[in-house]
Amino acid sequence: MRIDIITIFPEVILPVLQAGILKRAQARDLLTVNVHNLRDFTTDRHQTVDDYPYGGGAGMILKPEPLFAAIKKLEPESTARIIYLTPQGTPFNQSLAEAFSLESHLILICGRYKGIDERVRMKLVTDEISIGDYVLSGGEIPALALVDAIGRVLPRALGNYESAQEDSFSQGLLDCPHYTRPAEFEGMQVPDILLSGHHDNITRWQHEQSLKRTAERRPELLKNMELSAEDVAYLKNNK
Ligand code: 9D3
Repeated sequence: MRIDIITIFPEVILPVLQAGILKRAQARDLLTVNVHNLRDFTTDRHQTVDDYPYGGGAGMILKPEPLFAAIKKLEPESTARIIYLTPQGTPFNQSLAEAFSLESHLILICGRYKGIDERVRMKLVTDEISIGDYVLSGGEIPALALVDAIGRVLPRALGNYESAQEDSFSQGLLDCPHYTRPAEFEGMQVPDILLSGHHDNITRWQHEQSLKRTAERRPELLKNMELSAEDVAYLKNNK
């Protein structure tokens, strides 16, 4: 997969690509990420990327010409997804990460100021994505959130097949509590079942803990899930 990121702050993006799973996915050629400075696509002496909004008001708008020039230079095929990160976009989630991970070319446009000229959106943008209902100062951190979430679900990116298996097993549920040594700390014991060595019982306990936590903290997640008869019975008995 190829991902091109268009931004006026490449220095915010670059270090994040050079660590962890993203570094490894790139080293193994599962992923190529290119970061493009929007200012490199300006033609005036001051490398102007923004201008005042027609109609007035506070804040600046990213001009259409540099964005059109940048995207043209990337020569996207008709199948490329051109994703604009914006607070007005579709809320990002794991399903979208998985769907995007099947694409061959993504172009991410990071907004700043008050946004981008509407004509870029009309002519070029195929998808608009938000990462949640809070105000950030630009699309750079959202773009990195997408690259990270997409990068780790690329086939073979985890390296650890079991992690992917576990993720898919508990798909849509919150994680269960985890413990490591020592078995007693500040008077708090690790649950006996985790020390029991009965792997089937441990797996069931972990799954029930996930169900319980999800019901308590994110009940709306359970509504859209297909639960087994055992899961439904457990939830009914542990209300
Ligand atoms: C005046 C209305 N504001 C929208 C709530 C303007 C505005 C605020 C912040 C326009 C852009 C931004 C910068 N944020 C993003 O570019 C952004 C973002 C976000 O702030 N939260 C969650 N997801 C995203 S994706 C891009």
